[in-house]
This record gives sequence, C-alpha cells and structure tokens, in this order.
Amino acid sequence: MKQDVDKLIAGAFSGDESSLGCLLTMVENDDASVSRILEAVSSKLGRAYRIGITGSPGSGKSTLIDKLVAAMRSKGLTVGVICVDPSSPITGGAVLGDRIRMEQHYSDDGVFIRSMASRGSYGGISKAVGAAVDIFDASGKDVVVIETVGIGQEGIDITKIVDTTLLVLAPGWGDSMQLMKAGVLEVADIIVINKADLGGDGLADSIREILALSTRKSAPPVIQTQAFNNIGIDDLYRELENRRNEHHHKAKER
Ligand SMILES: Nc1nc2c(ncn2[C@@H]2O[C@H](COP(=O)(O)OP(=O)(O)O)[C@@H](O)[C@H]2O)c(=O)[nH]1
Ligand SMILES: [Mg+2]
Repeated sequence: MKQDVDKLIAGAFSGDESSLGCLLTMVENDDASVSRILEAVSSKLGRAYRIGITGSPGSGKSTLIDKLVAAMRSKGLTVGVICVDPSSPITGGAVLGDRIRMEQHYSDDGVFIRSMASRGSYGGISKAVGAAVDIFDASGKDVVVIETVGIGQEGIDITKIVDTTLLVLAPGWGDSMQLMKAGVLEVADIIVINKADLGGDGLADSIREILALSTRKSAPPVIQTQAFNNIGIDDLYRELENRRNEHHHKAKER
C-alpha cells in the first residue's frame, strides 16, 4: 500500500495525470495516506501562482475562468483548476455548469480540472482543497485556480491558501449595505464586475464609495468584464500577470 502511494506521488510529480487524479481522490476521501502525500508535497511547494475566484452563484466565475485559462494557455502556462461544488451531490448542477463552461479545456493536456464536492464538514472541504492546491503546485502546474461559491462567512475561506483573491460580482447583486456587511471587499485583491453588459457602472460606483471608507493601504482595482463576450479579460489578465510576476520574484528570493 505504502509503495503504491509512493508510486502515485512519483507519477504525479512527473506529470502523469491519472496519478495526480488518484492523489486528489485520496485527499478528498481523507485517505489514511494523506499525511504521507502532504509530506512528499511539502518539499516542492511555492512554484505555482494561486488564484482564488469567489462570488455568488451565477455571477460568471466559471465563464471567466474559461477565458482566463485560454489566455494563460496562449502564453504557454500550465493550469490546474479546482471547482468547489456547493450543490447537493444528487443534482450535481454546478459541476455540470462548470464542465460545460470549461469544455474546451478538458481535452487540453496542459489543463487539469477537478471538481470537489463540499459535502461533509466545513473544515473537511477547506482542508481537502488546501491539500489539492498543494498537490497541483508540487506536480508543476504554473497556475492553480480555485473556484468557490460564497460571500463572506458563508463561503470557505480560501484567501489564506491563495496568492490573489478575485471577487466576482454582477449587477443586481444586493446593495452596497450588503456588500459592506459581508466584508468581502476587505479581502479581495481584485474586484471584478462581470455581466457589465447589464450595466456595471452603478455597482462600480457603490464599490468605490465603500472602498473609500476602508482602512486598507491600497484600494483593489475594480475591473468590468463581459466574460461570455470575452470583453475586459485582457485587463483582468494583465492585473493577474503583474501579480504573478511579483509572486515569482518573492519565490526566487525565498
Ligand atoms: N449577461 C451576461 N451573462 C454572462 C456573462 N458571463 C457569463 N454569463 C452567464 O451567466 C451564467 C452563469 O455563469 P457561470 O460562469 O456558470 O457562473 P458561476 O456560477 O459564477 O460559475 C451563464 O448562463 C453564463 O453564460 C456576461 O458577461 N454577461
Ligand atoms: Mg461555476
């Protein structure tokens, strides 16, 4: 058994996708070998740039990820994507939506997409997602993207395991009081107003007003996109690329 795990670990590190998939399943099932996997992974961490993408259901996270991954692939970067599925395991609705939205990348060897169910305990899924990100990192992916649902306390807190947190909002999502209460604007590194075709200026103004009251050192950029029309993706990608370069510098100095 121990040898099997070592074989899978070696496989995943050398780019074998089925080994990688097995390790992710073991982590998701909280297998007895998890500590062994994490130990092996720990010596290879820090290379991947980690992006967390959060926001309410239907705001367009998966569509945005689809476009961002396309941009990353055009630069030759390899990508791991983890979609944390909030829906009931019976309907599997979100998994299907994510799958349809990212269809073009499933057949690409440079992209590995994995859905993880959020059933089970809260700490359970957070831990499993953290471990999955580390496994992607250690297996050599240049970028790891994590899609989670949730605003503020309702969501799992991914901000601690990623380098950059992107908050995706869409016009019509609540009012500014709700945004303030949720506190999400405080932790987001980049704020994306998707579905700008429905009119994003009002929401952008509210967000800037709230940010003006914030004690943050520097305000995060607010970027309007139309994910399904591929509009605004370049601007967003540029922001991410700048941050990835900074991350790279820091990683080299470590
Ligand atoms: N009007 C509009 N709809 C969009 C845009 N981007 C995505 N959508 C649609 O919004 C719906 C939810 O998108 P999805 O990416 O699954 O959202 P998620 O639940 O946040 O992952 C889909 O029907 C998309 O086609 C956009 O820029 N404008
Ligand atoms: Mg989605």
